Amino acid sequence: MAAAAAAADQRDRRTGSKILSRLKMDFISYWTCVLILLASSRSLANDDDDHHEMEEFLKREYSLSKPYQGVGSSGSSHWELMGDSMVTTEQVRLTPDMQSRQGAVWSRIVSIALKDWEMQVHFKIHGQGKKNLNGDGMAIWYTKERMKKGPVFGNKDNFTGLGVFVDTYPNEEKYLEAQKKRYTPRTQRIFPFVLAMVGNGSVGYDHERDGRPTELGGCNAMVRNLKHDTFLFIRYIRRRLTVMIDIDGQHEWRDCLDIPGVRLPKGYYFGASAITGDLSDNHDVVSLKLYQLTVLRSKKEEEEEEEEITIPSVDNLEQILRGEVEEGMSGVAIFFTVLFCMLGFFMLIVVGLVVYSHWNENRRKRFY
Ligand SMILES: [Ca+2]
Repeated sequence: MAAAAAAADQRDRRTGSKILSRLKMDFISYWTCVLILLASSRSLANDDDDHHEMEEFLKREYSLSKPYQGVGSSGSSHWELMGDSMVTTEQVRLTPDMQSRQGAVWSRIVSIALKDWEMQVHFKIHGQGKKNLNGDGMAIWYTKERMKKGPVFGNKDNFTGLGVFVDTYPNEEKYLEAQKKRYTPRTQRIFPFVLAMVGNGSVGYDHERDGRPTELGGCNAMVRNLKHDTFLFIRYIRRRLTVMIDIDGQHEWRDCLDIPGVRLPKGYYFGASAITGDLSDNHDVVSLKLYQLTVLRSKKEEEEEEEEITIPSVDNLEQILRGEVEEGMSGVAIFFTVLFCMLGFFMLIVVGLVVYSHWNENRRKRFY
Protein backbone atom coordinates (compact mmCIF):
# COMPACT_ATOMS: atom_id res chain seq x y z
CA MET A 1 0.00 0.00 0.00
CA ALA A 2 2.83 2.37 1.07
CA ALA A 3 4.81 1.44 -2.04
CA ALA A 4 1.83 2.21 -4.26
CA ALA A 5 1.35 5.59 -2.51
CA ALA A 6 5.06 6.44 -2.94
CA ALA A 7 4.85 5.55 -6.61
CA ALA A 8 1.77 7.71 -7.02
CA ASP A 9 3.54 10.53 -5.22
CA GLN A 10 6.55 10.22 -7.49
CA ARG A 11 4.27 10.21 -10.52
CA ASP A 12 2.61 13.34 -9.21
CA ARG A 13 5.93 15.03 -8.71
CA ARG A 14 7.04 14.05 -12.18
CA THR A 15 3.81 15.42 -13.68
CA GLY A 16 4.26 18.50 -11.50
CA SER A 17 7.77 19.18 -12.68
CA LYS A 18 6.57 18.60 -16.25
CA ILE A 19 3.84 21.22 -15.78
CA LEU A 20 6.37 23.58 -14.19
CA SER A 21 8.84 23.23 -17.04
CA ARG A 22 5.97 23.60 -19.52
CA LEU A 23 4.93 26.83 -17.79
CA LYS A 24 8.54 28.00 -17.87
CA MET A 25 8.73 27.26 -21.60
CA ASP A 26 5.46 29.12 -22.21
CA PHE A 27 6.77 32.00 -20.22
CA ILE A 28 10.05 32.12 -22.15
CA SER A 29 8.37 31.75 -25.52
CA TYR A 30 5.88 34.49 -24.58
CA TRP A 31 8.70 36.88 -23.75
CA THR A 32 10.52 35.94 -26.92
CA CYS A 33 7.36 36.65 -28.91
CA VAL A 34 6.87 40.00 -27.21
CA LEU A 35 10.49 40.99 -27.83
CA ILE A 36 10.31 39.94 -31.47
CA LEU A 37 7.05 41.83 -31.89
CA LEU A 38 8.49 44.93 -30.28
CA ALA A 39 11.63 44.75 -32.41
CA SER A 40 9.70 44.23 -35.63
CA SER A 41 7.21 47.03 -34.93
CA ARG A 42 10.17 49.27 -34.13
CA SER A 43 11.89 48.45 -37.42
CA LEU A 44 8.60 48.89 -39.30
CA ALA A 45 8.24 52.34 -37.76
CA ASN A 46 11.80 53.14 -38.82
CA ASP A 47 11.11 51.95 -42.35
CA ASP A 48 8.11 54.22 -42.41
CA ASP A 49 10.17 57.19 -41.24
CA ASP A 50 12.91 56.51 -43.79
CA HIS A 51 10.37 56.08 -46.53
CA HIS A 52 8.72 59.35 -45.64
CA GLU A 53 11.83 61.41 -45.10
CA MET A 54 11.13 65.03 -45.89
CA GLU A 55 12.64 68.46 -46.08
CA GLU A 56 11.11 71.74 -45.09
CA PHE A 57 11.67 75.24 -46.38
CA LEU A 58 10.43 78.41 -44.78
CA LYS A 59 8.35 80.25 -47.36
CA ARG A 60 8.81 83.91 -46.50
CA GLU A 61 6.10 85.11 -48.84
CA TYR A 62 3.51 83.14 -46.86
CA SER A 63 5.01 83.90 -43.46
CA LEU A 64 4.33 86.78 -41.12
CA SER A 65 6.97 87.72 -38.58
CA LYS A 66 8.65 90.64 -36.84
CA PRO A 67 9.25 93.44 -37.69
CA TYR A 68 6.06 93.11 -39.80
CA GLN A 69 7.54 95.36 -42.44
CA GLY A 70 4.84 97.24 -44.32
CA VAL A 71 1.99 95.19 -42.81
CA GLY A 72 -1.04 97.42 -42.47
CA SER A 73 0.59 100.40 -44.15
CA SER A 74 2.08 99.34 -47.46
CA GLY A 75 0.20 97.79 -50.33
CA SER A 76 3.34 95.91 -51.30
CA SER A 77 3.32 93.88 -48.07
CA HIS A 78 2.38 90.23 -48.45
CA TRP A 79 -0.15 90.66 -45.63
CA GLU A 80 -3.22 92.79 -45.28
CA LEU A 81 -5.07 93.84 -42.13
CA MET A 82 -8.83 93.95 -41.74
CA GLY A 83 -11.31 95.26 -39.16
CA ASP A 84 -9.98 96.16 -35.73
CA SER A 85 -6.60 94.47 -36.15
CA MET A 86 -3.44 96.53 -35.77
CA VAL A 87 0.32 96.10 -35.83
CA THR A 88 2.66 96.92 -32.97
CA THR A 89 6.37 96.15 -32.67
CA GLU A 90 5.57 92.97 -30.72
CA GLN A 91 2.58 91.46 -32.50
CA VAL A 92 -0.31 91.74 -34.86
CA ARG A 93 -3.23 92.33 -32.51
CA LEU A 94 -6.32 90.86 -34.14
CA THR A 95 -8.63 92.24 -31.45
CA PRO A 96 -7.98 94.33 -28.35
CA ASP A 97 -9.48 93.31 -25.00
CA MET A 98 -12.69 95.23 -25.75
CA GLN A 99 -16.26 94.21 -26.52
CA SER A 100 -17.63 93.56 -30.03
CA ARG A 101 -14.42 93.73 -32.02
CA GLN A 102 -13.25 91.65 -34.92
CA GLY A 103 -10.08 91.71 -36.89
CA ALA A 104 -7.96 89.64 -39.24
CA VAL A 105 -4.72 89.46 -41.13
CA TRP A 106 -4.73 87.82 -44.56
CA SER A 107 -2.06 86.78 -47.00
CA ARG A 108 -2.39 88.63 -50.30
CA ILE A 109 -1.00 85.81 -52.41
CA VAL A 110 -2.39 82.40 -53.18
CA SER A 111 -0.31 79.35 -52.36
CA ILE A 112 -0.30 77.82 -55.83
CA ALA A 113 2.72 75.52 -55.55
CA LEU A 114 2.07 74.26 -52.05
CA LYS A 115 1.01 70.65 -51.84
CA ASP A 116 2.39 69.68 -48.45
CA TRP A 117 2.89 72.34 -45.85
CA GLU A 118 3.18 73.12 -42.21
CA MET A 119 2.27 76.29 -40.37
CA GLN A 120 3.68 77.23 -37.00
CA VAL A 121 1.58 79.84 -35.27
CA HIS A 122 3.04 81.80 -32.40
CA PHE A 123 0.09 83.40 -30.66
CA LYS A 124 -1.02 84.93 -27.40
CA ILE A 125 -4.48 85.22 -25.86
CA HIS A 126 -4.73 87.37 -22.77
CA GLY A 127 -7.11 89.73 -21.03
CA GLN A 128 -8.64 91.07 -17.84
CA GLY A 129 -11.58 88.65 -17.80
CA LYS A 130 -11.59 85.76 -15.35
CA LYS A 131 -11.98 82.18 -16.62
CA ASN A 132 -15.09 81.78 -18.75
CA LEU A 133 -15.61 85.54 -18.63
CA ASN A 134 -13.57 86.06 -21.74
CA GLY A 135 -14.14 85.43 -25.41
CA ASP A 136 -14.55 84.48 -28.09
CA GLY A 137 -11.37 83.17 -29.64
CA MET A 138 -9.30 83.14 -32.78
CA ALA A 139 -8.88 81.11 -35.95
CA ILE A 140 -6.19 80.17 -38.44
CA TRP A 141 -7.39 79.83 -42.01
CA TYR A 142 -6.52 78.19 -45.29
CA THR A 143 -9.45 79.25 -47.46
CA LYS A 144 -10.56 80.19 -50.92
CA GLU A 145 -12.00 83.47 -49.65
CA ARG A 146 -10.12 86.26 -47.90
CA MET A 147 -10.90 89.58 -46.21
CA LYS A 148 -14.54 88.79 -45.44
CA LYS A 149 -15.93 89.83 -42.07
CA GLY A 150 -18.28 87.45 -40.31
CA PRO A 151 -19.36 85.50 -37.25
CA VAL A 152 -16.85 82.62 -37.42
CA PHE A 153 -14.10 84.08 -35.26
CA GLY A 154 -14.20 87.21 -37.40
CA ASN A 155 -14.40 85.44 -40.76
CA LYS A 156 -17.37 84.71 -43.02
CA ASP A 157 -19.61 81.72 -42.40
CA ASN A 158 -19.94 79.03 -45.09
CA PHE A 159 -16.26 79.39 -45.81
CA THR A 160 -14.43 77.16 -48.31
CA GLY A 161 -11.36 75.46 -46.89
CA LEU A 162 -9.81 74.76 -43.51
CA GLY A 163 -10.34 76.56 -40.23
CA VAL A 164 -8.48 75.75 -37.01
CA PHE A 165 -10.14 77.48 -34.08
CA VAL A 166 -8.98 78.37 -30.61
CA ASP A 167 -12.38 78.72 -28.99
CA THR A 168 -12.07 80.35 -25.57
CA TYR A 169 -15.76 80.58 -24.58
CA PRO A 170 -18.02 77.54 -23.93
CA ASN A 171 -21.25 78.70 -25.60
CA GLU A 172 -22.81 75.25 -25.64
CA GLU A 173 -22.16 74.68 -21.95
CA LYS A 174 -23.80 78.00 -21.04
CA TYR A 175 -26.67 77.22 -23.39
CA LEU A 176 -27.27 73.82 -21.76
CA GLU A 177 -26.93 75.31 -18.28
CA ALA A 178 -29.66 77.80 -19.14
CA GLN A 179 -31.88 74.85 -20.07
CA LYS A 180 -30.91 73.06 -16.84
CA LYS A 181 -29.22 70.36 -18.89
CA ARG A 182 -25.76 69.03 -18.36
CA TYR A 183 -23.04 67.48 -20.41
CA THR A 184 -22.29 63.85 -19.91
CA PRO A 185 -18.64 63.53 -18.83
CA ARG A 186 -17.87 61.69 -22.08
CA THR A 187 -18.92 64.57 -24.27
CA GLN A 188 -17.78 67.48 -22.14
CA ARG A 189 -15.11 69.67 -23.62
CA ILE A 190 -12.89 71.83 -21.47
CA PHE A 191 -12.32 75.35 -22.74
CA PRO A 192 -10.30 76.92 -24.29
CA PHE A 193 -10.74 74.24 -26.92
CA VAL A 194 -8.83 73.84 -30.19
CA LEU A 195 -10.71 72.25 -33.09
CA ALA A 196 -10.61 71.92 -36.85
CA MET A 197 -13.34 72.20 -39.44
CA VAL A 198 -13.34 71.84 -43.21
CA GLY A 199 -15.97 73.80 -45.13
CA ASN A 200 -17.02 73.44 -48.77
CA GLY A 201 -18.82 76.77 -49.06
CA SER A 202 -22.20 75.53 -47.92
CA VAL A 203 -21.58 74.14 -44.44
CA GLY A 204 -22.29 76.55 -41.60
CA TYR A 205 -20.42 76.88 -38.31
CA ASP A 206 -22.72 76.38 -35.32
CA HIS A 207 -21.64 79.10 -32.92
CA GLU A 208 -24.16 78.14 -30.19
CA ARG A 209 -22.67 74.66 -30.06
CA ASP A 210 -19.03 75.75 -30.43
CA GLY A 211 -18.84 74.07 -33.82
CA ARG A 212 -19.47 70.62 -32.43
CA PRO A 213 -21.61 69.36 -35.36
CA THR A 214 -18.75 69.96 -37.82
CA GLU A 215 -15.81 69.24 -35.54
CA LEU A 216 -13.19 66.94 -37.10
CA GLY A 217 -11.34 66.63 -33.83
CA GLY A 218 -9.87 68.76 -31.12
CA CYS A 219 -8.28 69.12 -27.71
CA ASN A 220 -8.42 71.40 -24.75
CA ALA A 221 -5.65 73.97 -24.48
CA MET A 222 -5.26 76.24 -21.47
CA VAL A 223 -3.71 79.07 -23.42
CA ARG A 224 -4.95 82.23 -21.69
CA ASN A 225 -2.83 84.63 -19.70
CA LEU A 226 0.33 82.55 -19.81
CA LYS A 227 3.78 84.03 -19.22
CA HIS A 228 5.50 81.67 -21.64
CA ASP A 229 5.06 81.50 -25.42
CA THR A 230 2.24 79.46 -26.92
CA PHE A 231 2.26 77.79 -30.30
CA LEU A 232 -0.07 75.96 -32.63
CA PHE A 233 1.14 73.69 -35.38
CA ILE A 234 -0.88 72.75 -38.42
CA ARG A 235 0.54 70.19 -40.80
CA TYR A 236 -0.93 69.00 -44.05
CA ILE A 237 0.90 66.08 -45.65
CA ARG A 238 -0.42 63.48 -48.08
CA ARG A 239 -3.94 64.63 -47.29
CA ARG A 240 -3.41 64.11 -43.61
CA LEU A 241 -4.24 66.98 -41.30
CA THR A 242 -2.36 67.13 -38.02
CA VAL A 243 -2.72 69.79 -35.36
CA MET A 244 -0.41 69.98 -32.38
CA ILE A 245 0.03 72.50 -29.60
CA ASP A 246 2.97 73.70 -27.54
CA ILE A 247 1.46 75.65 -24.66
CA ASP A 248 3.17 74.33 -21.53
CA GLY A 249 6.43 76.22 -21.94
CA GLN A 250 8.27 72.90 -22.33
CA HIS A 251 9.08 73.26 -26.05
CA GLU A 252 7.22 70.06 -26.75
CA TRP A 253 4.48 69.45 -29.27
CA ARG A 254 1.38 67.81 -27.85
CA ASP A 255 -1.02 65.96 -30.19
CA CYS A 256 -4.35 67.62 -30.70
CA LEU A 257 -5.90 66.04 -33.75
CA ASP A 258 -4.82 63.86 -36.64
CA ILE A 259 -7.23 63.18 -39.52
CA PRO A 260 -6.40 61.30 -42.72
CA GLY A 261 -8.25 61.83 -45.98
CA VAL A 262 -8.58 65.61 -45.79
CA ARG A 263 -8.82 66.96 -49.33
CA LEU A 264 -7.77 70.58 -49.61
CA PRO A 265 -7.27 72.29 -52.98
CA LYS A 266 -4.03 74.08 -53.77
CA GLY A 267 -3.93 77.83 -54.19
CA TYR A 268 -5.88 79.06 -51.17
CA TYR A 269 -5.09 81.97 -48.83
CA PHE A 270 -3.62 81.78 -45.35
CA GLY A 271 -5.03 84.06 -42.70
CA ALA A 272 -5.80 84.57 -39.02
CA SER A 273 -8.79 86.24 -37.43
CA ALA A 274 -10.42 86.80 -34.05
CA ILE A 275 -13.62 88.11 -32.54
CA THR A 276 -14.91 89.44 -29.23
CA GLY A 277 -18.54 89.85 -28.15
CA ASP A 278 -19.92 90.72 -24.73
CA LEU A 279 -16.74 89.15 -23.44
CA SER A 280 -13.30 89.96 -24.77
CA ASP A 281 -9.58 89.22 -24.90
CA ASN A 282 -6.50 90.44 -26.69
CA HIS A 283 -5.94 88.00 -29.55
CA ASP A 284 -2.38 88.39 -30.77
CA VAL A 285 -0.43 86.76 -33.56
CA VAL A 286 3.31 87.01 -32.98
CA SER A 287 4.21 85.03 -36.09
CA LEU A 288 2.84 82.72 -38.76
CA LYS A 289 5.63 80.63 -40.23
CA LEU A 290 4.77 78.62 -43.29
CA TYR A 291 7.04 75.77 -44.32
CA GLN A 292 6.82 74.02 -47.64
CA LEU A 293 7.43 70.31 -47.17
CA THR A 294 9.03 68.09 -49.75
CA VAL A 295 7.63 64.65 -49.16
CA LEU A 296 8.65 61.49 -50.97
CA ARG A 297 5.67 59.54 -52.23
CA SER A 298 5.34 55.97 -53.34
CA LYS A 299 4.02 55.35 -56.88
CA LYS A 300 0.72 54.20 -55.40
CA GLU A 301 0.38 57.36 -53.33
CA GLU A 302 1.19 59.52 -56.35
CA GLU A 303 -1.46 57.77 -58.43
CA GLU A 304 -3.99 58.13 -55.64
CA GLU A 305 -3.34 61.87 -55.40
CA GLU A 306 -3.17 62.54 -59.12
CA GLU A 307 -6.73 63.76 -59.31
CA GLU A 308 -6.94 67.53 -58.82
CA ILE A 309 -9.05 68.60 -55.82
CA THR A 310 -11.45 71.43 -56.51
CA ILE A 311 -13.78 71.33 -53.49
CA PRO A 312 -12.56 70.73 -49.93
CA SER A 313 -13.84 67.51 -48.40
CA VAL A 314 -13.01 64.91 -45.80
CA ASP A 315 -13.10 61.14 -46.41
CA ASN A 316 -15.41 59.18 -44.06
CA LEU A 317 -16.74 62.44 -42.69
CA GLU A 318 -19.87 60.86 -41.21
CA GLN A 319 -17.86 58.40 -39.15
CA ILE A 320 -15.43 61.09 -38.01
CA LEU A 321 -18.28 63.37 -36.91
CA ARG A 322 -19.85 60.47 -35.02
CA GLY A 323 -16.48 59.73 -33.45
CA GLU A 324 -16.41 56.26 -34.97
CA VAL A 325 -13.08 56.38 -36.73
CA GLU A 326 -10.66 54.18 -34.91
CA GLU A 327 -7.43 55.91 -34.18
CA GLY A 328 -4.19 53.96 -34.35
CA MET A 329 -2.56 53.37 -30.99
CA SER A 330 0.22 55.74 -30.09
CA GLY A 331 3.66 54.44 -29.11
CA VAL A 332 2.93 55.12 -25.46
CA ALA A 333 -0.40 53.26 -25.66
CA ILE A 334 1.31 50.26 -27.30
CA PHE A 335 4.03 50.29 -24.65
CA PHE A 336 1.50 50.27 -21.80
CA THR A 337 -0.69 47.65 -23.47
CA VAL A 338 2.29 45.32 -23.85
CA LEU A 339 3.45 46.12 -20.31
CA PHE A 340 0.05 45.36 -18.79
CA CYS A 341 -0.27 42.20 -20.89
CA MET A 342 3.09 41.04 -19.54
CA LEU A 343 2.16 41.91 -15.98
CA GLY A 344 -1.16 40.13 -16.41
CA PHE A 345 0.53 37.05 -17.79
CA PHE A 346 3.12 37.10 -15.02
CA MET A 347 0.37 37.34 -12.39
CA LEU A 348 -1.41 34.40 -14.01
CA ILE A 349 1.75 32.30 -13.80
CA VAL A 350 2.34 33.23 -10.17
CA VAL A 351 -1.27 32.46 -9.26
CA GLY A 352 -1.07 29.23 -11.24
CA LEU A 353 2.10 28.16 -9.45
CA VAL A 354 0.67 28.99 -6.02
CA VAL A 355 -2.54 27.08 -6.77
CA TYR A 356 -0.56 24.18 -8.13
CA SER A 357 1.81 23.95 -5.15
CA HIS A 358 -1.16 24.11 -2.76
CA TRP A 359 -2.91 21.37 -4.64
CA ASN A 360 0.27 19.32 -4.73
CA GLU A 361 0.88 19.76 -1.01
CA ASN A 362 -2.71 18.86 -0.14
CA ARG A 363 -2.41 15.80 -2.28
CA ARG A 364 0.82 14.79 -0.59
CA LYS A 365 -0.65 15.38 2.87
CA ARG A 366 -3.47 13.06 2.01
CA PHE A 367 -0.99 10.27 1.34
CA TYR A 368 0.91 10.61 4.65
CA1 LIG B 1 -17.40 79.37 -28.36
